Amino acid sequence: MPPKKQEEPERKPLIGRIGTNLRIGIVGVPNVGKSTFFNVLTKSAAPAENFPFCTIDPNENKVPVPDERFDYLCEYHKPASKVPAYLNVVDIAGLVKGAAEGQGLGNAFLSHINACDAIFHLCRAFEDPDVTHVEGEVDPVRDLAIISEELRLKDEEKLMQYLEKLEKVVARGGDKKLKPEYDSLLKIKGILVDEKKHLRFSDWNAHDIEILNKYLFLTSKPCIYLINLSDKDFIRKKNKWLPKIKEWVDKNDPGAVMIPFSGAFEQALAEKDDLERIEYENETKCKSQLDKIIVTGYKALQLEYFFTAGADEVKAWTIQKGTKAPQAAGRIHTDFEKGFIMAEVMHYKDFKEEGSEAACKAAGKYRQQGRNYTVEDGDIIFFKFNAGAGLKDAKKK
Ligand SMILES: Nc1nc2c(ncn2[C@@H]2O[C@H](COP(=O)(O)OP(=O)(O)OP(=O)(O)O)[C@@H](O)[C@H]2O)c(=O)[nH]1
Ligand SMILES: [Mg+2]
Repeated sequence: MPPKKQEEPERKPLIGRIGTNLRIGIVGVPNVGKSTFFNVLTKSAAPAENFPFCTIDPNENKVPVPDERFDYLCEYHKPASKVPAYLNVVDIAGLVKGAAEGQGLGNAFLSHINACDAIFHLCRAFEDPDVTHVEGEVDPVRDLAIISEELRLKDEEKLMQYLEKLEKVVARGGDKKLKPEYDSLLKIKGILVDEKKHLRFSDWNAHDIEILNKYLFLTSKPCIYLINLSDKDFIRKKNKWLPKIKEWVDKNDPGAVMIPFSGAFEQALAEKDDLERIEYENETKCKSQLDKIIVTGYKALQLEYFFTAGADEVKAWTIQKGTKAPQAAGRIHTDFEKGFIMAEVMHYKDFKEEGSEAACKAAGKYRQQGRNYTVEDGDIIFFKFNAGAGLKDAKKK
């Protein structure tokens, strides 16, 4: 049976770098628990001490993306090798007011953010007289505003440099091809400079997105707000700053996700064994927020994955949203893309419901898809490709 042709809905291009090896950076003012959070999230041992600018060079590590579908496939196949998807996380130095003008090694630190594709904006809402705060009092709303403004200012500086150069060319009636780019940059200026807003949420058309992706502004990167509470406040689900932070996010970054958590609580959990952990979670009626943070971070990078699953390996293959079947095959091997014939696809949900590949086939839920098929998150795929000599199976047995 030849692969079926499918009508594809038009997709808006994504804002951000193209690639599957994307990174999310932890950003915030100094000494608010970024490295502590990084360590507990990625099981690392980066220095996290009670003084500002403890972190200078970025620390990077990866953390498996928790997924019950992956766990189910592993349970089902009992494979020799299990490879989940990973989120790459970077712990960045603290930013201070004036960073955009070079304060506190600001420019170097901002360039570390530039190398990331999304941001965990971590702010401190825990009181602890022993932990110094660079601004004196604990005030997460002030801190959010400081970081947010530094990022915006850095973008403004970059944008104005480009605009100035382009302006001269366009004014001279120079290269006509540059006019649409100039117009998009003016639109970007309207949001960034006139409205003083970040660029991530706005009514961009496909061409604007092309330009945003050419310049990769800091404030067009997806941002997730992580609010670091004391363990006491996290457990009682109350903190005086939360309503004010929510109000700030809704006003300044409407649409952004905000996740309250507690570095201290997570650290306490991490030091327990499995049984103690469950006991502690039951006793406090609170769960670790790390899984939620990882999954939200991964999604913010606009990444997803398909599975290959068999007796020797269950593996999650990271792709960008909207990837077509041949390019998805190319993640496994370039030959798979070059000689792509078809993708045999089961949706995870169907596989689980039917209980086996054979049952999926019998129910007509094992589908042969062609080059135009857009891979869906969680698809279980078996690629067929032509490696010159003939039909070869790409499935790992
Ligand atoms: N009470 C409390 N203290 C914390 C928490 N997280 C971190 N700390 C303490 O705060 C201090 C700074 O922690 P770091 O994780 O190094 O902070 P940072 O944001 O990485 O700091 P810089 O790299 O200097 O910007 C350390 O003494 C930590 O033990 C927390 O959730 N609760
Ligand atoms: Mg640090």
